Amino acid sequence: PQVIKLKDYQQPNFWAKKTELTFDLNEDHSLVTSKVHYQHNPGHDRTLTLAGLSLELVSVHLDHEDLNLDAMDYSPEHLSLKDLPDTFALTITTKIYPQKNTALEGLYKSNGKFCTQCEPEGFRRITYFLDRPDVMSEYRTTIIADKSKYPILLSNGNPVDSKDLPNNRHQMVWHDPFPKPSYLFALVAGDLGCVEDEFTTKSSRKIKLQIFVEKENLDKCDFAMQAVKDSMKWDEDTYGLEYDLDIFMIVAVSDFNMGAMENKGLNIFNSKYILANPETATDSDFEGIQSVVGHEYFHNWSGNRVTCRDWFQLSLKEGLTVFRDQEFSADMNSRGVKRISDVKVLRNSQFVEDSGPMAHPVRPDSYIEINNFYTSTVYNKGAEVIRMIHTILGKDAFHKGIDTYFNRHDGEAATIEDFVKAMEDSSGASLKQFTHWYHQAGTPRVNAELSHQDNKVILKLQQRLPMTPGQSDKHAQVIPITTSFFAKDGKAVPFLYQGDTKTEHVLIFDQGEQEFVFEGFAEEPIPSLARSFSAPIHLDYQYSDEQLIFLMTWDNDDFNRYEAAQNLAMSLMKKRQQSPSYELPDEVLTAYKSLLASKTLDPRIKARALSFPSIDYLVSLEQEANIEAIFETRSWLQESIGHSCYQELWDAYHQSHKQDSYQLDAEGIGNRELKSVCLSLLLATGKEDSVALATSLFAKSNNMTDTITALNELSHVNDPRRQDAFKSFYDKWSHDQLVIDKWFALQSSSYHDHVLAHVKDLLEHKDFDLLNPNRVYAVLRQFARANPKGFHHSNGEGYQLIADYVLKIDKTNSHIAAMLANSLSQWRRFDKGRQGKMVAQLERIKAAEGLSKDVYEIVSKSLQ
Ligand code: HT7
Ligand code: ZN
Repeated sequence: PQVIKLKDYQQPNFWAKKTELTFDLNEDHSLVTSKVHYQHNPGHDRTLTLAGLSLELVSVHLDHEDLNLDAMDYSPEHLSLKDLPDTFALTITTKIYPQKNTALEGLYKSNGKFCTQCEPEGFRRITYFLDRPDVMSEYRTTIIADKSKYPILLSNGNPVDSKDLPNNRHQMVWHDPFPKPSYLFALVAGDLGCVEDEFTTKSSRKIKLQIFVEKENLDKCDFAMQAVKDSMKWDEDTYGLEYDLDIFMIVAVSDFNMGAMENKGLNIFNSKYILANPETATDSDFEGIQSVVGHEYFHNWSGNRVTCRDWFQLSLKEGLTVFRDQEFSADMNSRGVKRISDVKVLRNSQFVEDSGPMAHPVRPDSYIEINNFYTSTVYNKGAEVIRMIHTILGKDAFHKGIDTYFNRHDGEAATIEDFVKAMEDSSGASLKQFTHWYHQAGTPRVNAELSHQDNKVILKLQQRLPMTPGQSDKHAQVIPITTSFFAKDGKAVPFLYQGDTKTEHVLIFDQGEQEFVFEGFAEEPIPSLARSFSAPIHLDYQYSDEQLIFLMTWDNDDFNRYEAAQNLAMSLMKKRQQSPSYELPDEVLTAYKSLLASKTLDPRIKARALSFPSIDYLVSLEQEANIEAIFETRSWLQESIGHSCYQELWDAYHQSHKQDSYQLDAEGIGNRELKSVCLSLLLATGKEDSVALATSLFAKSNNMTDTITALNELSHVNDPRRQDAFKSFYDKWSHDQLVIDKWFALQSSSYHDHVLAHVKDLLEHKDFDLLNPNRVYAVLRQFARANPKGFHHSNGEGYQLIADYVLKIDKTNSHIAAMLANSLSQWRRFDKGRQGKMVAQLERIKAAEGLSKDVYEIVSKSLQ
């Protein structure tokens, strides 16, 4: 397959100024007529080559001339015309088959509704087009369909006309005044219910808000609607950015490859990120809804008003928008908890990706299939890069830079350089060296050492960026290290640095090795480094367990308090691995007990401090991980804390358990999370009364969060209570697809002994649907990512199962197949036996006939 390279970027030969689309939607096929007004790009060739995918060409008109198809250069994948004039209108009719479209890109049907997904290159499955983000056009869209089956016809922009047609058909016309690339085009046609609300902007414009869902779900939209209004208000208050059209619409569909899509004025969502009430959704589902609704809404500026010049710039919109949605959630809820969650995601997926064969820079240089680059590196590391600019420049300069960026590039397709330049011009700072963060892959390792003499503290830092595929020669990066020091009394020490006295300072660490000197220390303090996770790095500082307990107790940065707990857990596990008779010392147990007993600490911070690093993250830190040993020591730690703090955990559980009341607020959510962590540690002991406690929580729960907490614990229990609980859950919820996804997912991640056979049964279950991404994620991705015990079983059958399904799914949805194939890419991290078994499956996939380029790219890079 062809490799697309950033260095080959060229402007198109023509611009598409106006696009008029007519969709004639039918039950067997649909006809799409596009009339596009093109304008020659001076200095470029006069050949126009349009992209297509699986298209049937019906007719082509150049202005008024009906072109003879037999004499034309076209295929299902392209259409090319030569010697064209300066301006002309090209009218093309294509025939497409949305009902047969299982890739869920372009126009397809989900549960009886027509809907679209055009990012990144789905529009070419609708009509021949300059399907690239730098071609921005004004769209006018006419939709014609049966009036009874499809009473609702939606597209981007504002509705401008509607009328009835013969044969019970009707049509609706939409006009979007904002020029946009084809990837932001959307269409929906179906019989949908609608929840309506209104938002008044800061300039007093009234915006109509509409959420369209299947009628039986109308009672599950309130939370999402509130999130829309909160997002609109937040973007006005934080960045002065106002919504621009008169209507903002969201449609929820059940077959969707990712979370949601920011189409101009018509966001389309995976129903998982819209539908919720306390009976059906967990606290983490609610959090997900708020952040995804925010994310898509914020794209209206960061992505839509200013878009990307080419797909190598993807992080320009995605990194910035993730940063914006993270800040929105932090402002709406607890900032500390949000930061802990975001870093956990980063470590569990981006750090893992960055240390494997798919490692790539935030701005990649090449790709085979762009769908494979909607990665955690582009999204989450991209957001961390924006966050570091914010930390280095400070809030005011950063906001000025954002103003400059949007003012300068409104209506344009921009690059990452444009963004950095706007930040530099507004702050007066140079970000030249900083831009290495965009171009170099890999997670920097920072080693820190501290010495104390004569009232002074010297902090010596060294950075090293590991080699990654295709990049061996690395430059030192600019790393902001937010630093404080604590005295034995638990207080932050005021120190003198560069003429100022303060208790916290952002060090700019931009050389391979550097020393920082601080004054004002009568005694050697304990450093608190990279506070709030000020940079996406691995930080190595040799803390003693005693110092970690101190920071876990006293640090006033929520993240670093959690971090101390994580480091303590890793240090304890390491000691146990080195000496199998090692047991937890009293100081450690006392620290955990006092953490649980604290009257002032946020229950969610307590809960996070008592949850330990994931197996995947622990594996990613090793050269050749012994997964059994990791699994065993992690279980030992949970079990030891469970046994030694049994009473304290039991008490904390009961104090958090407000049986009769349910509140979806900070207190309620905090209590439920702490309760869940306590229950998990209690069950780690295997004691009968802890199993009885989970069984009782399951039986009496009045909300989905508690139900899932209990069912998750019972899922690992090797006795009939597991089966009973799953049966009663299924009987109660079999009508609700999203809830049944949870039922599948919990069984796939169960640690019981026969899980592989069980997963195979789930794949044969009447409710399993290979064409529905949520279901595939619930069973197969969950097994591969959240069940290291089952997936990495030494017999290799877990790998074989995933490979079987990669090959099966690749025939219908290559995007989902590639995502699944990626679970095998980390093979180098494991022992020789597992390596061989994973490689054998990767090779089997690679050798298969008719492999998509999506899967080919993942497996061939994994094997390199
Ligand atoms: N910008 C969107 C990215 C996307 C996508 C969404 C749904 C289905 C397929 C997709 N391919 C790419 C989502 C976002 O980041 O907001
Ligand atoms: Zn996005």
